[in-house]
Amino acid sequence: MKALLTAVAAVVFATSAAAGTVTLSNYSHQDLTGFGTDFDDIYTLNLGNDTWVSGLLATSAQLAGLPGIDVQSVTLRRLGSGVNWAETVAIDWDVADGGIEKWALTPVQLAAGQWQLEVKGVSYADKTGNGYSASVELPEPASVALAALALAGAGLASARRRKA
Ligand SMILES: [Ca+2]
Repeated sequence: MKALLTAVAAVVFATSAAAGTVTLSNYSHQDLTGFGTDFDDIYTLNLGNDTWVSGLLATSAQLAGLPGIDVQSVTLRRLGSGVNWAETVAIDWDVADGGIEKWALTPVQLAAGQWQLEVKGVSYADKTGNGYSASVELPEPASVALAALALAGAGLASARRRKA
């Protein structure tokens, strides 16, 4: 149970009526293979009204050193339509095994409804504490509910413990 709680706590989700910024992060990604481990994080964003949205994401390490996280795509998606974030600071992972990446979503108007924010990439970190944090700016914060939809690793661990 401890592992599950740790993984869930690593994803910070916010439901806020007071602030126009929603923050999310995941520092639980780790690579135990030495060859890189894929990750695919999905968050749900409920928009009550059509609204302008922008965002910033940066990789970081909670301990000293550069993060070993290669983010490969950041996408907001709803009913087949998708908006891709742009990688504004990139690392050449063939050359370096650590570095800070930055991604940005330039202001875009999104239709009301449930959107999914998907962060995909590869972890090269042999220790925990490497990941990313993102902020999403919304002018109408009262309409927002953000929750982590999928934590595949934590879910599997939980299922195994229930059977045991
Ligand atoms: Ca990248």
